[in-house]
Amino acid sequence: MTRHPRPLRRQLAAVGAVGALTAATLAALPATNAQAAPGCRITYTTTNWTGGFTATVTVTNLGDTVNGWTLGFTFPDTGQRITQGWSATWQQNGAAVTARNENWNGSLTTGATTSIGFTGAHTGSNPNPTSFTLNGTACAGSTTPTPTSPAPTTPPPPTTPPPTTAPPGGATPVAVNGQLRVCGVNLCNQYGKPIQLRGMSSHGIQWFPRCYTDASLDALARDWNADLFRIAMYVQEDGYETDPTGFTDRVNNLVEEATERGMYAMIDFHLLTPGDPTYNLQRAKTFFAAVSARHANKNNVIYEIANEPNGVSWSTIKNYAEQVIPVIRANDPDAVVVVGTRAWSSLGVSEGGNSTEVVNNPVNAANVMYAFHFYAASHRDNYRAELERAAARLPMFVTEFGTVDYTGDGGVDLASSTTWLDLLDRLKISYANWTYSDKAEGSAAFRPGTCNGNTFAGASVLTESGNFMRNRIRTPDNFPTN
Ligand code: IDC
Repeated sequence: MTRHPRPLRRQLAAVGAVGALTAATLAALPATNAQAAPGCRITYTTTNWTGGFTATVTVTNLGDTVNGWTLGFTFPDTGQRITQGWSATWQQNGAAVTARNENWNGSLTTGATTSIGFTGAHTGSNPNPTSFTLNGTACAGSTTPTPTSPAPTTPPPPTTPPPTTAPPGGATPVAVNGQLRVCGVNLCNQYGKPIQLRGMSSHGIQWFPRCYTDASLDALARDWNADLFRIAMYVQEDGYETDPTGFTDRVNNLVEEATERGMYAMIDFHLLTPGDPTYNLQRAKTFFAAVSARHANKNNVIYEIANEPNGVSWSTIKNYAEQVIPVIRANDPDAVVVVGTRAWSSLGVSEGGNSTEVVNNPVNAANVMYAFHFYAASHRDNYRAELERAAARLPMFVTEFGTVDYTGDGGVDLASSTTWLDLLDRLKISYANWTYSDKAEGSAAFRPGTCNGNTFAGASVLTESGNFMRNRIRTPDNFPTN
């Protein structure tokens, strides 16, 4: 997969946004040898919560071009510990920390900047480290990017935004709609107009990595004309809990891939069994701190914090949401967050409840939507009626549905699926279909074996469900712009 360093403009904006909330910018110590050329300038900002924090470290190379670098620093407190890092390979030995570049940010010309970070734990007051080295040279540059900072010897090179491949005949969904927000019961674009996003959900990324390649995502963006790619990161079932750093990296990379193609990326924390989200609360906080820090300055990321709570009360789900949402907001204050609902995101219906419990006791946060899931061959009129009733009062997002039965398998129910999608279109409810994968089950869009090859576009690789969904999704969006 190709990856691209984030443009400088966005990194500075990121520091500004976080700094405004946390004010933890610090000055690196001057080099002891006054004659030494300044090697680097560091800005270190943190977002703290009880016992934990995320740190963003912005490194500016003030020396000659480096091809490959290692950043070093020492934590002042013994209780400070890196739990997971990104955009570099992080190592900690006692209090000493090193971060080695990734391939995509290894080359830093004079004046170039890269932003890396980590999630950490602490027992004390979490003081900031005060001296840094880059390839062994002390970072002597002053820190904050203010007008009084010593100018780099060469001005930073101009930066370019990540390449976005426009589909034939127009701008991408993200280029048109920009940052989304909840307005009333709708999802609105940058012009304040209600829109509907239509797209696909991945299968579990732990099982089908070969289905999410440059070629398959090109097909999703340009052949399906999808607006949305949902990244289903299971927490259990060999998912996140087995390798938090690895899965965080995989999700981050897939967000970058969606971004390059102008699609909205939905980060799905795919909890399912156990159904009590509290079981995964700590993991959710750690994960969402990391991904929201990494993507804070993108305008196309939607956070889905609990796929399908089940066997728990709405108040338990609400309590979980009110602990996870602030972690996201600390980094990314304006992103839309979707909260799962009771009984496998059925608004409670599958456990004998209904949406009144949510209407009467909504999540105490702004810019929030509620998830509704259905499987067309299992869930019909009473589920449709409840969704329509709820959608008059709550912002709803169908973050997952199948054309088949609730097992994800069996035959496609074309009649029920069509009735469902006509309803979602009429109510402008956004959706993601389960799944953009080649698993041998009725809900998969691709025929088994497709992901072993390199052809994803066109109808010949599709199952009945895939063909039906591609025909529904690829019609023009006609997003309103005024
Ligand atoms: C199913 C997959 C299936 C996999 C199973 C594992 O289709 O291949 O073996 O998960 O847990 C959901 C869940 C979603 C389910 C899907 C179909 O969000 O994970 O996927 N489903 O059962 N809720 C209702 C249905």
